Amino acid sequence: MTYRFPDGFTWGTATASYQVEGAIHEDGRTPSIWDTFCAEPGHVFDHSSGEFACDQYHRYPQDIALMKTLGIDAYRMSVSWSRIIPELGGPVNQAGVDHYLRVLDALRDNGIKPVVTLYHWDLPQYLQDRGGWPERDTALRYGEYAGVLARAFGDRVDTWTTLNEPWCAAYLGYGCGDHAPGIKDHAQALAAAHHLNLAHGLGVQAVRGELGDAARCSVTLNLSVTRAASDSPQDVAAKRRADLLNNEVFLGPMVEGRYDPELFSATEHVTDWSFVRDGDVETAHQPIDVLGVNYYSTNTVRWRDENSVEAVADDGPVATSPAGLDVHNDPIPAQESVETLPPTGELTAMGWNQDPQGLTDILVELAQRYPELELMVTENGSAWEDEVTLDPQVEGVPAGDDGFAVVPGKIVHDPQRVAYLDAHVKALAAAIDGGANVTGYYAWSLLDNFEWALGYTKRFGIVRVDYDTQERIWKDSALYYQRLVSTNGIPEA
Ligand code: GCO
Repeated sequence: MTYRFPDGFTWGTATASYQVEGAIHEDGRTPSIWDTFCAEPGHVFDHSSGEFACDQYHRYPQDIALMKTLGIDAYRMSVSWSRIIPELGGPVNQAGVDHYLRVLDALRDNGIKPVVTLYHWDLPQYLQDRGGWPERDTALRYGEYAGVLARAFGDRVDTWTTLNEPWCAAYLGYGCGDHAPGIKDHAQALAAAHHLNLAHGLGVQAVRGELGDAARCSVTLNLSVTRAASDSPQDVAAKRRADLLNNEVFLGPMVEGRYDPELFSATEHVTDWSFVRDGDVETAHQPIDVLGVNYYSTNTVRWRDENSVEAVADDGPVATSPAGLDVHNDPIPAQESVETLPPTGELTAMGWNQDPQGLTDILVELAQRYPELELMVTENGSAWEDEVTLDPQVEGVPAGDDGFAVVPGKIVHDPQRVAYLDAHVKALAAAIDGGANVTGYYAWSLLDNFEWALGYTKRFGIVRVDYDTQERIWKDSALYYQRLVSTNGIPEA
């Protein structure tokens, strides 16, 4: 044993509704922007959708049996808004509520804490039909939805997470159009970012309004770790510009109750920010109990000569864009002078670099900026090309009359995912030693699942999903994680 985590440290796994549930037509659910986006040609690499995904809508009892075998303390999941409120202004859909009540109760019965994300990108299509996140009304509707969930779920939820990665919802959804609803308009992207900030505040207010101040509230951000290519003033300025648009745009209102004035000046050619109304920033700035950080990789930037600005248009797909699709504009506004260097070292199947030090750095930096704030790593993981090996020695996880939660006789040997996980768990330990109050870690993901614009072509699971049979198959990384969780310490390699 090389390291023990603090007593009571929470080990979990994470998923999101549209990525795992399937059952998109069931129990009164209406389409989300992802159903619409997937149905339009050219958006999703393998032309797939979340129609079936991992079928967790039906298989949650088996998946919870799997989680119990893994020994995890918590499951981070999200709720599909259009299952709960299928029509604009419409009544609450009790069948949708009942589904999640069954899931939450099953988790509790198995001693697994539910960490519930209210919004993980699957906006009801009826709200996009009225303009989506660039419209203020969407934030107001989100507040109502949050209140509905708080009333319905009550104390079954351990931690309420208002939003997952508003960066992606705003910039990939409205900036470069890589994600639903596929809009390419930087002014809309910034309006969306603001209304997501507002929605976060309204969501916390709604949850606490229903459940009292003791309700544990959070938000999950994918804070970018951007390094300057050199310490020249230009390259440092490029990093500053990236940080403003990636991180400060969300941390400022949500955690500090302000927008940095430099954000407005840097983006004045994009928008006048007139969508920010008096009191919005105060609303966004609700006390939170814990900040969720999603971490995968880092970026290095340098200042781009203004004369070569046209190069932006031909810069190739951003990291999350499927190669070969027609997506070439920068998702993030006001990056004309910021050039991201190609990643180096052994890249994951996403083309992302591996930089565990970045996880330590961001957690320690947050702890220094916000000493009072509790932190949790709400996602961390990696995609690789996995292969199944037949091995009669491998034991499955029986699930009573329902067959197997994990099938016997098959396994994926995924040394690269194990190494990534091990290196990042060590980086997490270093952050805790460096003074960061991190209380939990959630591996992305429990299962291989629908990886957005990349469809089913990228596998992030610590457990494999055979999409033809819906079998769950062990990977070595799951067995590594099981040992980590059971000892609350880093297993010997
Ligand atoms: C994310 C998402 C996940 C992705 C994962 C891998 O928050 O970006 O929460 O849905 O699948 O990050 O790209």
